[in-house]
Amino acid sequence: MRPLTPIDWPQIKESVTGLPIGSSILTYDSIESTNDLAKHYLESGSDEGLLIFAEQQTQGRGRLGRQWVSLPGLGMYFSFILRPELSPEKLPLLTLMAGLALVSTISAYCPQNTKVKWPNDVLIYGKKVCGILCELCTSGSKPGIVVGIGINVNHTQDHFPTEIKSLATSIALEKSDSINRTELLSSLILSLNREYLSLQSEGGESRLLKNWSKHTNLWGRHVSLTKAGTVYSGKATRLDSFGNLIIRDESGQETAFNGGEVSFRKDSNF
Ligand code: BT5
Repeated sequence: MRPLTPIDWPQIKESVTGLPIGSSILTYDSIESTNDLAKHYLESGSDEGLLIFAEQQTQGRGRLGRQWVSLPGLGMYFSFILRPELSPEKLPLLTLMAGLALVSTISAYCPQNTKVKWPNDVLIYGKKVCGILCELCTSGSKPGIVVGIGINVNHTQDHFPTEIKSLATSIALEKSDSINRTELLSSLILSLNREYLSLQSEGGESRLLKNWSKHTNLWGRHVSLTKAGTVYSGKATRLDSFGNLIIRDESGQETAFNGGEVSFRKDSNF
């Protein structure tokens, strides 16, 4: 097992001084879910940028109530509050914004085949290294968004439970070296701030869509998208201005999807 090196919080806090995301940081050894705690703070009126980090989550969540395996000391599990000036139908752009920050940061460690997968994953050689869970909170005095990120950092294959062993990887596994989590987290928070400020500046939405699109291997591939039990298939062509995935079916009809599970199809010559 790789040694558990504590994160140097004074160094992280210094590196993000003056930036919105991480303007205040709370750290925990073990909590149920950083998204749940961040939602609680959001509903109590906390400011944009508050970041909650946990060394372990006992009830880490993915989309649709799925589990996020959150082993102590090996990964990074954190959530932060945003209160952006974005119309509600554009909120999926925040998942893409987080994905772009993650893929840029992780690519610096693993330059080969680190890709974003629509809408909320980063994969290395097709295996999941990190997941994003964005949740809109409208209760409480001011609405806002919680962005939650889980990253596998220093895991070996043996750390992953059987059900995700063949699907999951870590940065250390792909780089064949253990990772300094302080450096990783600090560059990730800087990257999140860069992308968030860029999104809110002139031309930010189209810049985000263009840059995100450069980091995926979806375009032109034949995919299946499963949503609410229904499977749609066709070619992934592009994102629309809301961050929806556009799929073109065999008849040439294009449909925009705002969520779902995408997988590549091998059984078609379409
Ligand atoms: C996600 O959901 O990928 C979003 C995960 C977000 C987790 C963060 S951690 C901090 C914050 N607090 C929380 O409670 N959550 C957020 P989804 O696309 O639904 O993927 C979930 C699926 O990923 C599971 O059903 C497993 O198949 C797989 N999985 C679970 N844990 C994994 C892990 N550690 N590494 C790779 N894959 C995993």
